Amino acid sequence: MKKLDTTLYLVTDSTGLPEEVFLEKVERALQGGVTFLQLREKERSTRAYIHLAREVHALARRYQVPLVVDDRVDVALAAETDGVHVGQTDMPVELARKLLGPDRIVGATAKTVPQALEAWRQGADYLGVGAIYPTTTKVVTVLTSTETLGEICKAVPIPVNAIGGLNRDNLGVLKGIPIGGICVVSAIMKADDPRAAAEGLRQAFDGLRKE
Ligand code: TZP
Ligand code: MG
Repeated sequence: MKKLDTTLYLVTDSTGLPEEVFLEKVERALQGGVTFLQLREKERSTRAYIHLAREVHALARRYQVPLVVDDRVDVALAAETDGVHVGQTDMPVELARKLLGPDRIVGATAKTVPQALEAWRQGADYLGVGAIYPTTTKVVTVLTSTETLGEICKAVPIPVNAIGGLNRDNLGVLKGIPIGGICVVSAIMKADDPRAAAEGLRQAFDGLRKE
């Protein structure tokens, strides 16, 4: 099993941001303690996606934080990122693993225990589970209960991260559930100060673990 720190997992959203501003935001978030990055682009052309993946990867490497690409195994391969994150309608984990090999990271979304078990058996290194709360980020998803989240954590030996509508003030529902960490988009990407936002999230999550 790979040793991954998914404590504070940032899923990026560059919507409406010039590249420099976007990269600056991501760097600030890294300075604030983000431990894992996913580049998530829904509108970009393949060429522009590869370009941005290279830029973000160079940044992430400076902070020794792994970068995975959402959905696109081809982009992950072309830009030589650390791996990919696949959802339930994307390439199956088994195929992504075959294409990327044993050493790269393959993460998967799961909303039920059977989906979690299947992803783990097919070679997923971690899971994202949610949405825990309704989200304002553009995504096709349904809510997942914290009860299911807890069951998934018990069912698989890999890190399980909670995602969806999470911010520093509403993590209390995750108390006592042995998650690997939290995934956020807007709590960091929409913050005026992404560094302070990341620091605040880390503090809130550390507090949760200690309670
Ligand atoms: N998958 C489930 S919820 C979600 C994704 C990609 C979006 C989470 O975004 P936010 O802004 O942290 O609610
Ligand atoms: Mg997807």
